[in-house]
Amino acid sequence: MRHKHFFGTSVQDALQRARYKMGTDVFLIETKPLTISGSDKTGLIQITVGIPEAERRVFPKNRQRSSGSVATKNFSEYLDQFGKGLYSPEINRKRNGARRSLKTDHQKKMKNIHENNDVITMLLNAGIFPEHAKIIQDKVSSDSQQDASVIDKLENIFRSMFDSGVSREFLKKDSQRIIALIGPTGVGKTSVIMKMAANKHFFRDKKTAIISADVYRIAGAESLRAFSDLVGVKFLELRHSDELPAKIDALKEYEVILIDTPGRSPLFPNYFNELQNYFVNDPRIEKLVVLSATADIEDIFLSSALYTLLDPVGLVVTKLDETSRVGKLVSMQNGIGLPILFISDGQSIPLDLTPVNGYYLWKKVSSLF
Ligand SMILES: Nc1nc2c(ncn2[C@@H]2O[C@H](COP(=O)(O)OP(=O)(O)OP(=O)(O)O)[C@@H](O)[C@H]2O)c(=O)[nH]1
Ligand SMILES: [Mg+2]
Repeated sequence: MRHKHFFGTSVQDALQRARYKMGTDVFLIETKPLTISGSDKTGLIQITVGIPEAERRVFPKNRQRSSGSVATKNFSEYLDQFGKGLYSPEINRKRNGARRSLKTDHQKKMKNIHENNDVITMLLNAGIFPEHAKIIQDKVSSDSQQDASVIDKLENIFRSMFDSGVSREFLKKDSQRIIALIGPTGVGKTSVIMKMAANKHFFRDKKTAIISADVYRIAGAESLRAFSDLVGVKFLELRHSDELPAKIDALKEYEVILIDTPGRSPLFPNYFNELQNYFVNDPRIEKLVVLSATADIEDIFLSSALYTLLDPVGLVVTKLDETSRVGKLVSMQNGIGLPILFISDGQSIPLDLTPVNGYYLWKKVSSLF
């Protein structure tokens, strides 16, 4: 059984949201008033629900088109994706009608977000941590622009929070770049390297080499080797961390060196020391922490506390396409205290890696409202 928190203006409201997202089989475990920093009264209720494992499903049984966001968005996408040219005119008419009514529902909802309580409830349900939702709510309240709606203000806040200028700065530097991707297992480190090496907006037009330090797993580096052959990028494999300085030396004429690190649990004994050995003697190596948006935010904080000891320059957040709580990115950036530089929104190589973009993230978050 899994546990999950939901928020609402009453227990009933929060439970309705929980049922909508997780299905009708969730059951109530705990209810309490939501406080921020232990004292501030928010007037909101936090509930904890249990979700039986066997009943977990990607799309809850009771999805109602009109009742919310995730279903709305995915359903529209399905309509778009599967409808064209496949069905009879009759079905196509129904499809278009359904899409129109979904759009109107969503627009109505967005218009109704005007009170502070609405704002904070929406932000919490989009996956933003209470402390950070409160900061945004305060910014909305103190924004004195007369003609701007709450939605406009929220959009501006997202735009200023996620500044793609920082990502562009990162990509623009002229000196030789040595970039290591670090992070928990399976988050997409190797995929990020492939996307960076194959995309002309990243390093496709530079003389690039890839070093794999994935030394623990049988054939751990093979996919990266095959990829490098395919795109014509130099590929080297380490057998031990001691070999890294010599390999980097041998790549002097390369403009960009991308280092893939082994996937291991950050809590594995001695893992930190092993990882540190790769980087300790070379301050030129820029570390990027890769994190998956599908992970629980507290687990993300736990593991990134370790990675931040290695002085990374920023975050790459992957698997945006697999979460219904994109707001989590606000808490990742604020909680960890590092800028999100790049986001990955799918498995497609190289297209699905892009510099962070506040407008894009706002659109994703607001489509959940
Ligand atoms: N849906 C989705 N899948 C992704 C994304 N990025 C990576 N993946 C998938 O996640 C899986 C793991 O990706 P890897 O790149 O192997 O992850 P890793 O961090 O290198 O894994 P380890 O080396 O085992 O720690 C693969 O199936 C990828 O295609 C993304 O943005 N969205
Ligand atoms: Mg890997």
